[in-house]
Amino acid sequence: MNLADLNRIALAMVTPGKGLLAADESSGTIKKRFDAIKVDSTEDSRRDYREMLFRSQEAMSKYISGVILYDETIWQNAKDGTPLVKLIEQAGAIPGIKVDEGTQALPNCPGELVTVGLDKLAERLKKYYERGARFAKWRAVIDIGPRIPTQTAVRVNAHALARYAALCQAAQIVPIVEPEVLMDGDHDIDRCYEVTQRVLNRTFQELRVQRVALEGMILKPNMAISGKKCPKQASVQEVAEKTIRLLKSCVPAAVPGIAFLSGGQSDEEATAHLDAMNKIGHLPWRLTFSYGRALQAAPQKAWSGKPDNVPAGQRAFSHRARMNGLASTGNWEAGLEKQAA
Ligand code: 5MM
Repeated sequence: MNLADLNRIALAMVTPGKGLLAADESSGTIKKRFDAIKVDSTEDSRRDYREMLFRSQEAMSKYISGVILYDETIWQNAKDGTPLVKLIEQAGAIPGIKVDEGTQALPNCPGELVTVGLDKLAERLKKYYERGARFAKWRAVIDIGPRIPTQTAVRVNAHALARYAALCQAAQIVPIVEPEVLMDGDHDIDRCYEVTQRVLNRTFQELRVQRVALEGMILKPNMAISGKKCPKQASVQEVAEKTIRLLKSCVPAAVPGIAFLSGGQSDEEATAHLDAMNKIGHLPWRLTFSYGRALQAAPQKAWSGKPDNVPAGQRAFSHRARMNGLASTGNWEAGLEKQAA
């Protein structure tokens, strides 16, 4: 492992003013997104949509540091035959790859999941590196309910995240470690805080046990936030303050950067929360975005599968990317949203 190189890539992924585009929806998830805009999900339509994003010159060159791809996409070529990976590189962004293979029911823990995909991972990483991937992503999913998460779910998912991260670094690929505590329930922000703290503490314990170099990874956590169905929704300032307090209590300063997931927040909420955290400042790590839905909902709607709408889709993507780029340095203002395409 060349740690200096891993650290250089990790720092580039969290370049101030830029963040990550999570375009790694598996075939099932992208179908759901396309169903919502009445577009058939085919190999070609998925390629056309992602080509539209990666050819958004302004967004990609100014505000996007890297793109997380799905296996199908990393091997696809644009309509003119250029590999999609090359389009990303030509825009000055870094290609990355989702390497987990989704979730399965966790035995003996009703309602809980474990992320799978460690078998043959070393071989797959080698091929992805040759194709141009310089970072990877693995997402663990932790749900909050009356008696969950169990300690079992927290431990097995942390163990798998650390196994994945160690394999990535051995393959000279920066691991994004994503332990996502879902915001689907009716729990309040303090319950989210307590569960996320348990999950992050366990994750860093496993990373240490498995000798993962913290300087060569990126953390992709959820924010401390109220469950979607909670009657009392925490304010932007409360989310920002509690998330910073939480992260300071469990994320070592050796980690170069934290790139949040949006997790079902609205586009503007995700931007406002990131901005409020960066306005607090004095942080040991860079804080940015690694959004899927909060970056793509607007361009998907504007595009709606019609070639004539490509410029409108690209404008919508550029706008959201710019807003989040500003939020990554604490320079966003709500008034800027009116300049949307
Ligand atoms: C883009 O969505 C990613 C892939 O999800 P599936 O494996 O279910 O298809 C997802 O892992 C994503 O990278 C993160 O959750 C962040 O996306 P959001 O939408 O939460 O910002």
